Amino acid sequence: MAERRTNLALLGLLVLAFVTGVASWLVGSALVRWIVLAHGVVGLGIVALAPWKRTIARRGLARRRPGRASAITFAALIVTSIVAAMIHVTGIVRSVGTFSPLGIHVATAIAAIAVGGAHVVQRPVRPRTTDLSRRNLLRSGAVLGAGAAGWLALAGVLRATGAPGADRRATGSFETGSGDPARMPVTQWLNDSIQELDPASWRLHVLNGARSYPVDDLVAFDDTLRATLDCTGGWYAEQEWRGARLDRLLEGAGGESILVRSVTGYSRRFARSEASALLLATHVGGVPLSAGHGAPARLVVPGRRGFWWVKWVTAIDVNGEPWWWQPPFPLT
Ligand code: HEM
Ligand code: HEM
Ligand SMILES: Nc1nc2c(c(=O)[nH]1)N[C@H]1C(S)=C(S)[C@@H](COP(=O)(O)O)O[C@H]1N2
Ligand SMILES: [Mo]
Repeated sequence: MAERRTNLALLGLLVLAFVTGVASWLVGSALVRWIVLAHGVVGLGIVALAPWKRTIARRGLARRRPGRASAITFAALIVTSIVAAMIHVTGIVRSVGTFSPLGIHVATAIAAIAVGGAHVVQRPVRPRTTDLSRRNLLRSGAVLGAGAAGWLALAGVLRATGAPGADRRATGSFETGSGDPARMPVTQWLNDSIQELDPASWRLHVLNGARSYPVDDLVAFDDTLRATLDCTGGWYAEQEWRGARLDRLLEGAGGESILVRSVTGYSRRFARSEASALLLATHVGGVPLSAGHGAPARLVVPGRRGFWWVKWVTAIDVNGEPWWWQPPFPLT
């Protein structure tokens, strides 16, 4: 029955959308372009099924059964999420109050997946072995094909109209303040607040305090690096960063991983072998960091999303844990 197939297809697409969305934040390499593309195709595949789902929802709503409220909440969240994603993609509106359309997209998508779990339990659909028939495989291909056609059409319209969205980076982010740190947004991951640290009394503690550096000592290393800070909130900026490379700060210290900690308790772990690619910056664009951007010192992590770039660093240690021994995303 067609209803069953539509609901199962939506289930598969929702899972894929969620997985590719989260993966687009975790993958730093050139692969991210394909993950973001897959995410768009899958997301627009959901849009393509909307006319069919509308018929199902109408009939379901007329029955007035328990589970109605979660179905309606789910629908509201998914529609909001997809509309916000489309607004982000066009680039015409960059903020709604303090939120970005992309922030709204992700927040409502995460809420939708939670409520959607209830919907799928309350309106169960049992898969059958015949769902794997050749015919249904072709149908699945047609849904993804519709998603891909939608993606191409959208990209074409953005280009033809010269919409700001045509200039998105591979991650989907918009350029904001490259080469001009004063124009670069100040962003927190979750609940950290801007720290006003006194550079005169501040010290960087390395290897459990075995080494301790005042700001001037870090400045003296004079290592420079061009790197792009790409926030998951949907903006990026390329800057010239200056400070001390971690392989120099950690010279002679062996171990599996490097733990970089902020005064706020925010921390991220890296492989010991990555040290030469990481910079503890005191300066950006030739001037000392502002408090908002992490003064006196913040981490620069080329090729990785903003949440790795720890601000207000207080300690750098090396130990035996593997680098992946941490939550995939910071919890504070
Ligand atoms: C885009 C995602 C989805 C949205 C927005 C959505 C929304 C809705 C709404 C508003 C209804 C009518 C409310 C009611 O029955 O009380 C409904 C019914 C239903 N949904 Fe969904 N749903 C989605 C995905 C799914 C998925 C993934 C499944 C299962 C795998 C599913 C299974 C059902 C079933 C079985 C019904 C009842 C249909 C009937 O009684 O005729 N839905 N859905
Ligand atoms: C229920 C799950 C989700 C659905 C249905 C969904 C759907 C969509 C859609 C339709 C777009 C527009 C794509 C385009 O036109 O190119 C989009 C964009 C985007 N989504 Fe999602 N999404 C979901 C979850 C997530 C999650 C969990 C994340 C991140 C953690 C995420 C991150 C993004 C990003 C970064 C973009 C912008 C891509 C770009 O600018 O090309 N999404 N999403
Ligand atoms: N201590 C700390 N460092 C942090 C964060 C935070 O919340 N706390 N946010 C991260 C995120 S999500 C991003 S995008 C960048 C933003 O850097 P900026 O404010 O200098 O633009 O800092 C990262 N470093
Ligand atoms: Mo961020």
